[in-house]
Amino acid sequence: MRFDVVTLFPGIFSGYLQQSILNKAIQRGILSVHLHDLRNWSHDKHRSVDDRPYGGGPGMVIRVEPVVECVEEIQASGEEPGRLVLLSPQGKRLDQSLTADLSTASRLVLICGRYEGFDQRVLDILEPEEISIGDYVLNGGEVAAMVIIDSVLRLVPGVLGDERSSQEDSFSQQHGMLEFSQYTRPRVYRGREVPEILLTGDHQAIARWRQEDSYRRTRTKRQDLLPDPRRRPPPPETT
Ligand code: 6GU
Repeated sequence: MRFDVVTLFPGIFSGYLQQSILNKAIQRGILSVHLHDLRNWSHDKHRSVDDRPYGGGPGMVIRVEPVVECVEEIQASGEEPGRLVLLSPQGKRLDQSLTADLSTASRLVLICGRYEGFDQRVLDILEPEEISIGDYVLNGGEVAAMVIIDSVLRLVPGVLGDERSSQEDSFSQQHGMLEFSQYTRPRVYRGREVPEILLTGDHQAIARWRQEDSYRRTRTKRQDLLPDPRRRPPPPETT
């Protein structure tokens, strides 16, 4: 999978991209991330890409020409234009199903905003999908772009060591519930014991316990995720 990121701060991404899962995916050729410094598409010698808003008001607005020309050049390079995403607090809210949908693309072009936003004509001309990572305001789209890369990449085959780990993630199970509790050694710590059933080797019983635990946790921590709007529990299913 190929990501192209349009940003004024390409340096923000370097530490994150060296993280082991991403680095391995890059080494294996499953992932490539191309960073594009928007200033390279500036029209002036000061490399500026923003200007004061028509109509007045505080802050600066990112100009239309650098963004449109940068994105057109990126989309014309490579095998396919890819899916164009603009990170913005006004966008559709990211959740696990949108993440799964994005992970089916082989190329994503992510545009990170800054300051007060883009000239409206960027949106009118490029018609990107606008995506937000939640109802709060960030200084820029860079952190949101990393969230998208991180969450999408977990779902790309071959990125995680074991494909089952992303299927068992919170929100990814059949009912979109939280992941069950996990334990490792020691078996007892400060008097707290690992649930007996996990030590039995009875895979069916363990699967049932985990499904129930998932449900219990979701009801306690995130009732809003339960399928029944009246909050009545569906009977735990056994496989
Ligand atoms: Cl994608 N960008 C900015 N600037 N703020 C946000 C956001 C994105 N998602 C939530 N808040």
